[in-house]
Amino acid sequence: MTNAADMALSKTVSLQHFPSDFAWGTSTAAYQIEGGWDLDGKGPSIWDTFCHSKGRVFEGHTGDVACNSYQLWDEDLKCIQQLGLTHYRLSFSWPRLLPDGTTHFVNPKGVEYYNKVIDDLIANAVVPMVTLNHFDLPQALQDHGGWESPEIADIFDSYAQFCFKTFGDRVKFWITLNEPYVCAKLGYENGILAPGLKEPGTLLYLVGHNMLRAHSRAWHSYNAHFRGLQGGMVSIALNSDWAEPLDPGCSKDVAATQRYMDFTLGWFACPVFGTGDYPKSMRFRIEAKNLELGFTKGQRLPKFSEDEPKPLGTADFFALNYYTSRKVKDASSRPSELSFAGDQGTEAIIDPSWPVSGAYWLAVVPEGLRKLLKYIKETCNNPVIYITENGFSQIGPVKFEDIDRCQFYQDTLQQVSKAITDDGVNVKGYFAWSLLDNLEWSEGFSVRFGLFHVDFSSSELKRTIYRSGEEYAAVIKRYHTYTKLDN
Ligand code: GBH
Repeated sequence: MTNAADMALSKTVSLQHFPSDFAWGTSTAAYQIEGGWDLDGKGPSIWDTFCHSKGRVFEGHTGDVACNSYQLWDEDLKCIQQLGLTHYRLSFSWPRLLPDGTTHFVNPKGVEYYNKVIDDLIANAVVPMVTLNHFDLPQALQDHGGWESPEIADIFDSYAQFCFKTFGDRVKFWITLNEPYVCAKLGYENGILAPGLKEPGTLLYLVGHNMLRAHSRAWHSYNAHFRGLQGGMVSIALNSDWAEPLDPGCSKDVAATQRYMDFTLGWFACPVFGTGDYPKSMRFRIEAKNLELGFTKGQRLPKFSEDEPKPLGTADFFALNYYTSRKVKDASSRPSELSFAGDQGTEAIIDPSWPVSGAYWLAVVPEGLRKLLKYIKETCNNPVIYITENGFSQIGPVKFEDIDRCQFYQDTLQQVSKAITDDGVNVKGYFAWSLLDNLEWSEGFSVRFGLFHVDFSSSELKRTIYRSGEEYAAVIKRYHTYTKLDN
């Protein structure tokens, strides 16, 4: 530890306000860090396909090598040790374990890799949290319709059960899917992410629905067949912005803001934590748009069938990914083509007073996190919440003295602490995105979110801690000191 006493972050954050069993983690995702895209029997994922097609990703970057965590896991482990993490969230590459996505063939090398990762974490007293699928669907499944196909729910369930069986003796925190909102909207509405389809106003609802069905199946399987023996928890990671009306005195903006929250968080949170169905405003607006546009080709927003496991109650905790906030303006009377934005009837704006980090969409609004946490407490039945992602990006020349990112973490942790102590929100953990600089999806390696810098220009892919990493380590260390004294 470099001179912990001098670290501003560790001094400023009121650490006694974090519960003594608070989880301090970082998050990563397989495709963004692993590389080894075709090594040792791994099958391709839709992200391999996407990056290998021209013009999809910034300057043709791919995850073929990325941080090479597949071969450099020992280096990642050193980073984890250096931060003193209590928890580490990683994702499994589904096609590394099951090359064609199904359990007909298991890749033993993939099992061996994740066994080593999990065993090393546990040997170092780091609790693993595993996401079963973070965007990288096996290409073989995509070839059969992927998330558009109703069969995907059963196939995902088999994959999940395989993972529970193989790793569940040691893994007690499971996330089925990462950000169904992002996967559906960016993958099928505007095509920025794999599989890169642009079918506005239609496919995203179908895909989101099948993701919820898949998640529900897996949770019910865990509940029925594994929970008794393994005693773990299963959830789904939901991303959401926090939204406020552009003009708080304008009732149309206020209503539009509620719609924004409904179409972002509520789309997935309502079925799982709320009413068991999509938000009323979604049903209402989509129905009204169908009439207005004369859309008659069936349901755009599907119904949950009576004949299969229900989504309601299928999360043992709330896994929240929060990055940013928006001001919202009513746009409900604007004529529109069939689209998600048209259905929503909102316009989302970045307040000019908010600093923007090195990603065009990421306005820095730490107090939005506190408000969102309170909103989740109030609308989702006061769940246990783990903040499974939150972070700050750099672009351009690398700054190792990343003071702005230090400030960001300081302000954010202050807000989390207030949410716990002043608002009584049951936050049990915080996972910084990300352990390492990595492949930021369609932005390639140009956007850096790591607490460790990765030198992508050299084949060693050397990891070097940023100032923000040192400060995060100091926070964790100080926290542990307190618990030791408390005991
Ligand atoms: C997370 O998604 C991902 O889980 C993680 O893999 C990723 O690296 C991390 O964030 C950082 O981006 O183009 O205006 O539609 C974050 C949520 C929401 C961020 C959509 C990008 C694009 C906004 N994402 N957003 S827009």
